Amino acid sequence: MTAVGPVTDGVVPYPAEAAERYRAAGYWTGQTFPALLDAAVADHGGRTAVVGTGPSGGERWTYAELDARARGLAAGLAEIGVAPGDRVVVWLPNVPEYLEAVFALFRLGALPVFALPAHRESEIRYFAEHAEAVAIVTVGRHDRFDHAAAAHAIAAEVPSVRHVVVADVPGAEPVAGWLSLSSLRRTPPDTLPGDDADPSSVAFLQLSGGTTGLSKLIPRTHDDYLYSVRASAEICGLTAETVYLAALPASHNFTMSSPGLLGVVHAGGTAVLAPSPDADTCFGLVESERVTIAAVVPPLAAAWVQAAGRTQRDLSSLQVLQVGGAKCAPELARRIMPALGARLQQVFGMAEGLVNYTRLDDPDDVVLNTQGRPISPDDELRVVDPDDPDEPEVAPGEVGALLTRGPYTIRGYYRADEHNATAFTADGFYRTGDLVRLTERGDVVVSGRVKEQINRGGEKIAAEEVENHLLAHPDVVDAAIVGVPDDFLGERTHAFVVAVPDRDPPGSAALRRFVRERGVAAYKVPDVVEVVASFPATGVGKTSRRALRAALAAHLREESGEESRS
Ligand code: AMP
Ligand code: DBH
Repeated sequence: MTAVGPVTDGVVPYPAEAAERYRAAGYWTGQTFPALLDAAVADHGGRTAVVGTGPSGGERWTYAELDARARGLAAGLAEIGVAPGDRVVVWLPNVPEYLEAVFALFRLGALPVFALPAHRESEIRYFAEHAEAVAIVTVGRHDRFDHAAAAHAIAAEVPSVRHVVVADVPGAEPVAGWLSLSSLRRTPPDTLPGDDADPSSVAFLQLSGGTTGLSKLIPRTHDDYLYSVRASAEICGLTAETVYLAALPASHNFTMSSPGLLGVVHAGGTAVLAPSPDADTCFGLVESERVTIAAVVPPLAAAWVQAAGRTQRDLSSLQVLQVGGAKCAPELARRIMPALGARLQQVFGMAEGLVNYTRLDDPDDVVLNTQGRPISPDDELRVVDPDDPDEPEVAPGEVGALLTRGPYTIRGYYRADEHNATAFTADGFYRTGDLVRLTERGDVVVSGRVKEQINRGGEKIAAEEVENHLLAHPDVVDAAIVGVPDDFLGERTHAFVVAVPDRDPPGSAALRRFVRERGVAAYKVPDVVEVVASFPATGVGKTSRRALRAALAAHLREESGEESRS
């Protein structure tokens, strides 16, 4: 077979000096994704790796079975021409075939591009185009949406995409233009090209929430990512007895690696894929599978806390509830342990790298009021003055913008030279866009954001991306979207639009429908659209989007203040 063709174009490598240091420190061990699965098969081959519901119903696979499926599918994918180094968009909900497909791609040395099930045509088309993907792996109808048909339409438009592979019911009638995943399963071969992948090469492309326009693609190497996975598994106490519930989408970086599904594979535990994050579904799985740890975003934690009061389910196996993706308010944090009988672990992470955890043996005060501390002793955190172009560090304990560099934080987004020039400092620190302060113990407290992003209950929305969708409407001349505080979601979205003069302006519902029909993830559709005559002046000089959004947010706050006073 051909050797793995590492993807290097458009990737900013770690400097040789840093790579050397991370190896010498024992962080980068040379382990690859295929080797991760090899180790699980060798040590835990007969143990249950994955439990879930796929297109054909309930599945329960051991590590040996998962590996055989992944190898067999890798052989089938190779047969249709998927080659080492090729990119493949993985657009799957939480079905067991997710792990089969992802490990098949790793075995092949092909690079998964991790899309979310909530993504729609506009996002998937962009990922496929930007990564020049050769295939899309998806499901048929799911969540009242025909993924396979959408993927097929994208394949017709994006020249690089040659195949749409659909996880289906084996033996079902194939649909024209799609390949059924089950039809690609072959006898598992002994060796596959990914087996000798270069550990310092890029293993997959993860997604960022995005700030300027569409999500950026994040190139993660075997070495850097697996270091974060192994260290996370240790911090979170995973063992072969662990039963991890994936309530959030499997492709979310939190679910995948903090310690997530891959941490479970490292430990030889069991991953339970929840088809839906709601309390009924998840509590049922906690009871039936004796789940020990689960990961959720704050609004979901709040919903689970509520539901715990009236559930008949036995949740006594649950030891740890991880909450991350958005700030967990201390009031919510305090209710978690009593309601669920599980230890809270706060997780502040990012797909670009840096992940912080409160430790399981931290005092309650730290667990309730901070977002924890970094994984690695070599994670470098700088808290700087965001308003000073020289970015001096603020005084200890003061709030500032967080910059970070370390053994699992990228040095640049994929094929994004222009954006990289501002997203990273000259000496390789990633500008997270988060406002934080560090406690005396070195724990991080997140207090806000300087980036042009709205965090809607853990789902990240780039203001500019949604504004561009609104601007595509023929009756809209300008659009700005801001985050509004929301008790449940943390933030919801409020769009302001300036309509073409002398015409009947479109209504809020029509504009929301317009955005949705452009094929974007539902969470990006503005919660409210307000048509205004003009935007407030943002001061002298060039109009700054940031100043404009700040002025609009202030205007909204004033209005709601007035309402509450009246
Ligand atoms: P992304 O870069 O799209 O992976 O999103 C990562 C971002 O999510 C971080 O930079 C934060 O803005 C936000 N985030 C993640 N976890 C937390 C948390 N526990 N508290 C506050 N913000 C968080
Ligand atoms: O929000 C995130 O991106 C996130 C949250 C928790 C993350 O990437 C992670 C843990 O690894």
